[in-house]
Amino acid sequence: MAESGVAPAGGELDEEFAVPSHVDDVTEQIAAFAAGHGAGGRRVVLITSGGTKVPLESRTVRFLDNFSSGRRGASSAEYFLDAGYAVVFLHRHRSLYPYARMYSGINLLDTLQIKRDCDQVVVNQQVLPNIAKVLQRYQQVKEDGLLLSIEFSTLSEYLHLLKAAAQALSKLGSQAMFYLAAAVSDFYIPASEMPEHKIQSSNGPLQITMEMVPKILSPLVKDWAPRAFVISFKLETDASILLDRARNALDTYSHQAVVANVLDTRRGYVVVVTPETQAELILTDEDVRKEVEIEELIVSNLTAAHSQFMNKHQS
Ligand code: 9Z3
Repeated sequence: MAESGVAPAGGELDEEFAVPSHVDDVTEQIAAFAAGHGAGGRRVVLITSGGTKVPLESRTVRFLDNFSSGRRGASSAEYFLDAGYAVVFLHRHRSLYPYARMYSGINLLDTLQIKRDCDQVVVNQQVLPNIAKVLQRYQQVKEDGLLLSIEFSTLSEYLHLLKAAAQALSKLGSQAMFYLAAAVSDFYIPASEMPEHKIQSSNGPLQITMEMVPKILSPLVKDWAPRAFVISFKLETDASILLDRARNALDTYSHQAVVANVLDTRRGYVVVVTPETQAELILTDEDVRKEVEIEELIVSNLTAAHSQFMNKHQS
């Protein structure tokens, strides 16, 4: 994916991308969440997850989307919670969600049974493996107020909500981590060039020109949350260019780490690249048999690096 593009100042973002009406409410929610947990000394991670939707018409019938399921973000959220973090989960509407992800693709009606001779509905635990344990953990996380869920669908919503979140979390200094796993579009059609109504197929084949999406990592690192621990993700389909692209991102944005992955092997192999180090994380056959997930290794690597970072830069 392209690395060039002009980073927007806050104002330019507002001009190019429609501001979601609830952005102030979300900012307040995140600020309150951060203040509550920050005061108790708990670290807070903002996870972005899932793909962005890019409309082709302002009264949108069609849009461009991408492959991301949100599994990386959702499973990572669980491991961060296990590691004692509070999590702001900024995710694509209807992408995978922590804990519930384990049962995605299961038809709810196939999991329930009606008890004979009465109106009671019971869960068939065979269809929902480990449901009692998973439900208990989920309810504990909710009760402790450790997971704040924020949704986006479009690229505009993603950009504005990330900016709002970054500014709200910046008060935590080095106690805040940004884990930017969402697959964000590199291209969009500016509002001024977008047709209002549905594009007519009677006009013949469709040709569109898309602009570069501004690289949000630049203002995030420089202006919005300059003391935070920031991790971006680099996705390629050609493994031979992956590490160069990851190093290039680190050089360009001067953040703390890039998690580099290739589309086809992303569930079993990633490289965590920092300015000084390069750690290959690989699931062995034994790990796969035991259902260990790569996100457990990624989160363990990054939480340790975050501790070192905090020691160095006391917030
Ligand atoms: C990733 O690389 C994530 O690991 C995946 C996870 C999206 C591959 P899934 O959601 O997949 O579990 O199905 N995220 C970042 C992808 C990306 O668009 N990165 C940009 C780039 O590579 C920079 S921020 O240029």
